Amino acid sequence: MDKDFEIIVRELADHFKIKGEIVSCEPYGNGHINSTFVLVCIDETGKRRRYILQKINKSVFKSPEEVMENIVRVTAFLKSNPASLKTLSVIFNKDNLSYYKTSEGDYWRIYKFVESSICLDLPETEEDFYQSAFAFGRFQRDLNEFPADTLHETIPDFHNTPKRYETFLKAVREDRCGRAASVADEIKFFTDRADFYSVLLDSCKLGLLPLRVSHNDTKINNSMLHEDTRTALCVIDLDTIMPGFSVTDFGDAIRFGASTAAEDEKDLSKVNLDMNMFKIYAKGFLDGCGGQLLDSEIMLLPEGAKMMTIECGMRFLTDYLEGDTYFRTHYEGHNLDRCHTQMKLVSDMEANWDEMKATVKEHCKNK
Ligand code: ADP
Ligand code: GN1
Ligand code: MG
Repeated sequence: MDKDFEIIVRELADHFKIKGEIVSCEPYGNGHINSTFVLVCIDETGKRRRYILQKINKSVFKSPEEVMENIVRVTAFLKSNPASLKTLSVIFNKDNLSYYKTSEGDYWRIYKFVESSICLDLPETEEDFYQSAFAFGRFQRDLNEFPADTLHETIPDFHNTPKRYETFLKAVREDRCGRAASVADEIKFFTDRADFYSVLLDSCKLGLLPLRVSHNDTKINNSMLHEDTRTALCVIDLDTIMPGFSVTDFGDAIRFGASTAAEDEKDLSKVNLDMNMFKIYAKGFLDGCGGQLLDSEIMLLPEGAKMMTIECGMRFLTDYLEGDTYFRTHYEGHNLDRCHTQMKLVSDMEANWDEMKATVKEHCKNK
């Protein structure tokens, strides 16, 4: 550990009720938003205890207190029902708060490390993808009785695609970095599809899509599988739990995991929607939901997939136009590469639309 960082870590550890002597603290995982570290301690019996130490990204989450309040309430609810899937364990600090605010105004939190687990950035097998789908479906089901409207909206209008589109158009107009002219084709791709963006909100108004507790960030690396059995173990990254739609939880996972390549693959010939994976995820998610979704919701799963993919592509392009200030990037043009993969996937979804719709229709029939 670097000396300055070690001082910070020791100070933080001192504020929380964690057991043992600190052995190490290293950056961990591949998240785009928070700063995540694995903190390893040895307790008085010689047992190794691991924790996840995270600095909450406060430019993304304007009210970290509200983020933590949601997480504490939802995890307590899940823990109160032994039938629920395992959930995160928040470690409280010595003042019984779920976070510690430093004198610089940074918010840190600690979770117990979910042991005996694997966390995949891409599914290695079809079964991995099924199990991640099952975990997120179960999460929906386990939270069915939780009053969604009592949760804080930790990022207002997070999956409000028409609002995201307005923000995108504003970034194009302002063109702060002088990049708009070089991405005219990409901009056209998103303006051409403007009629689609209100489909989910309109369906909600019509009563076809109920507001539920949703996770809102269902990439496979936000779920954990058992190390040995590789079955669904736990859903993590609970920062964006808010009132939302089941179909966007489904959709975000499809855009990420049913792609044949990484989110930032440069060679677009490698990026395709894998229809087999789409079908597997639909089965896993609906099995996890345990018959709780309405037929009208199931029928909108393809719209959820296309919406999340377009929205994410638009967000990457917006960030590129605004100078890469939101998503963590590793090189110039990283957000643009990410935008291209999302565009390719949207085109593939459009080409496979009838098959996507037929797949979910079968699930309605077989309920
Ligand atoms: P971000 O919002 O930046 O994606 P996450 O909360 O998803 O942050 O954490 C980043 C990564 O850290 C996860 O993808 C996972 O690999 C790992 N991780 C997070 N929480 C835990 C935990 N409690 N136990 C083990 N690994 C974890
Ligand atoms: C971010 O935090 P992480 O890396 O799991 C983002 C998601 C995007 C995703 C794209 C809070 O997810 O909305 O879909 O990157 N999370 C937030 O990879 O904006
Ligand atoms: Mg994450």
